[in-house]
Amino acid sequence: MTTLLVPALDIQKIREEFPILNQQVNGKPLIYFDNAATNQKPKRVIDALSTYYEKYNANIHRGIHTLAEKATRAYEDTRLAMQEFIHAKHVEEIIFTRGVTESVNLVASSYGRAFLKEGDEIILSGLEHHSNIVPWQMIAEEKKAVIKVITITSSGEIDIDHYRQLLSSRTKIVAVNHASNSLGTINPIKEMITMAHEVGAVVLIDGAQASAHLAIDVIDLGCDFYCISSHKMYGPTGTGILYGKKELLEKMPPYMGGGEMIKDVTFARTTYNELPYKFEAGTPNIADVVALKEAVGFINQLGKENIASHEYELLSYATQKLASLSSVRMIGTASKKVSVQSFVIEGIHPFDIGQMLDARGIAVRTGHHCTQPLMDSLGLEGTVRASFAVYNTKEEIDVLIDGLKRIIKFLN
Ligand code: 7TS
Repeated sequence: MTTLLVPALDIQKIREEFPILNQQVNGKPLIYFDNAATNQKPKRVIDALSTYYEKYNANIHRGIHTLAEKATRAYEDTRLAMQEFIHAKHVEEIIFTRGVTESVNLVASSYGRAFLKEGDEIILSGLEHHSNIVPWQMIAEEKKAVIKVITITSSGEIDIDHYRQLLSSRTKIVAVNHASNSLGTINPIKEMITMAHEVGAVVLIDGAQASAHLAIDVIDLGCDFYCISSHKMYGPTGTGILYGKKELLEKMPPYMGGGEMIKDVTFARTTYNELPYKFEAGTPNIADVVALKEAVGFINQLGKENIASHEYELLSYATQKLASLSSVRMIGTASKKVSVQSFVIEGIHPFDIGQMLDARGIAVRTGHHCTQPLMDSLGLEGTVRASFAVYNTKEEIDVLIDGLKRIIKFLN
C-alpha cells in the first residue's frame, strides 16, 4: 500500500459531515465500529433524500411532466455514476436492486434456472456470507446441481490449490466475495476469475465489503457479475446494483415480472423490455438510488486510495493494540485485508463483550456475522468484530482497547 504517496485526509473535517457521529450513547461519545454491517451517511446523502421528496418526487420513465423527467434524470445519473465507479463498459450493464442479497438471488434464479443442469457444479468459498450461499443452495436443489466449497486456511485465506483442484469442466458458476465481512480477507479474485474462465465457468463477485474500500474495475477483473450494496458505501439502505456482462444479461430471462420490465403485454404473449429495464420490474427505490450518487461523489472526492490508506493505518494500529492484550485471540490474519478485525477473548462470550462495550458507547458487532459455515470451520460460535470507516480515529481505538482491558480485568 502506497501510504506515503497519498495526502493525509482531514478526519475531523470528514467527521463533521456525519451528523450521527456527534452524539452520546449511554452517556459516552458514540464510537461506531460496526461499519462492515452498514456505514454511516454523510450529510450530502441525507440531504439528497429530503431534496428528492421535497422538490421532485415523481415516478420515473413513463411520465412526460417536469417532475417525472427530473426524477428520471436523477435516477439515470446514478446509473452513470455507478458505471464509472466500477468501470463498466456499458451503462445498461448496471441493474438497480435492493443490494447484494437481491443481486445474488437475481443471478442464481435467472441465470441458474436458465443454464444449470443436473450434475453441474457451483463453487463457493468457505468465507461466504449467507446471502452468497443460500440462493445457490436453492437453485442447486431445484436443478440438481452440486455445490463445492473451497477450504480456508488457518489465517482466513482461500486455499488456492484446493480451488484449482475443484475446478473442472463440470464447474458452471464460481461465486466468491471480494473481501470477507467476518475476517476482512481480500481474496485474489482476478486470479480466481481467470482460472474459472479457463474451464468455461461464469464468476459472480460479492462486492459488499469492497465497494467502500477497494478500487473496482470490472473490465480489468473480467468478472461476469459484480454485486454491491449502497448502504455499505455511505449510501442509503434498500438499494444497490448488480453489474452483469451485457451478453450474459441479454441471454438471461427476467427475474421478476411487472410494470417497466415489459415492451408489450397481451394476455396471449408478453415481450420484455431491453436492458437494464428487463430486470427492474415495478417502481424502484427512486429516492435511495438518487442519493446513492452522492455517496459515490463522497468517495470520489476523498479518493479511494486515501480512504484505504487511512483505514489501513487504523487496522494496523488496532491489530497491534489488540494483539498486545494477553487473552485476546485474533481471528483472521490474512496478509491482505480490508479494515475488519475479528477477535475472541478466552472465557468471555462475544455477546457479553458487545454489551459491555455498548455500555461505553462503543458499537461493535458480535456473533457469526451471517457466516455460520465459516465460524463452524474455525470451531467458533462467533467473534467480536470491529470494522473501521474513513471517519474513525486512533483515539477511538484507544477507547476500545481501554474498554477491553477493563472488561478482562473485571471478569478475571
Ligand atoms: N455479502 C457480504 C460479504 C456481506 O458482508 C453482506 C452483509 C452481504 C453479502 C449482504 O448484503 P445486504 O446489503 O444485501 O444485506 N454483511 C453484513 C454484516 O457483516 N453484518 O451485517 C450485514
